[in-house]
Amino acid sequence: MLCSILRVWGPMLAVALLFGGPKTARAQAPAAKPVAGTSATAALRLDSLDGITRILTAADFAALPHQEVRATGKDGQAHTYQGVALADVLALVGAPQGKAVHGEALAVALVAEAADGYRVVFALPELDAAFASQVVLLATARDGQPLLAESGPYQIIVPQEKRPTRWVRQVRRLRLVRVPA
Ligand SMILES: Nc1nc2c(c(=O)[nH]1)N[C@H]1C(S)=C(S)[C@@H](COP(=O)(O)O)O[C@H]1N2
Ligand SMILES: [Mo]
Repeated sequence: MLCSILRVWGPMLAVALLFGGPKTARAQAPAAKPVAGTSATAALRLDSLDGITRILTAADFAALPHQEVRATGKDGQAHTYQGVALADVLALVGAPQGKAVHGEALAVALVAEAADGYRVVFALPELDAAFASQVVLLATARDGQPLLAESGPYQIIVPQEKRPTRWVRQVRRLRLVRVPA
């Protein structure tokens, strides 16, 4: 029954799709946007100082100590953000920590890059618990809800900073680099 319907209408459907195709795709583009952050392209890439690249897996993330911070962003409202310390993520690719943050490590930068090409830099002491009194978070949730696709799946939260400029949304890559002399 179904087969015979498809045999008769199938070619017409194909023709309709062929001619209606581009228009349909354009019309659907905005609806596809909210799921972009949860697609496979939302992987977080970590680049170590010695050029080793690692993709942060869900298991890697789950194994890190989870924390939350309270912070006020662009909307002027205080929210609680859940995630892991950015420093703990960097430790997975051997970033200097604590007492090792001295000498040449002080000229190491973290470049955080987003899906839209937005990039910001942090110096290691800004992220290290031995130096900084705030926890810079790699957040995946806000007030207990997963981040919206426009911000997530990963967003950097810098709780004490007076402007939310380094609250990078849709972080895709965390790259450690030595600042050239
Ligand atoms: N990926 C990405 N993150 C970003 C930006 C951006 O352009 N791209 N702008 C930053 C700036 S300048 C500000 S003020 C805040 C804006 O916060 P909002 O996303 O809540 O509007 O996001 C920050 N994070
Ligand atoms: Mo901004």
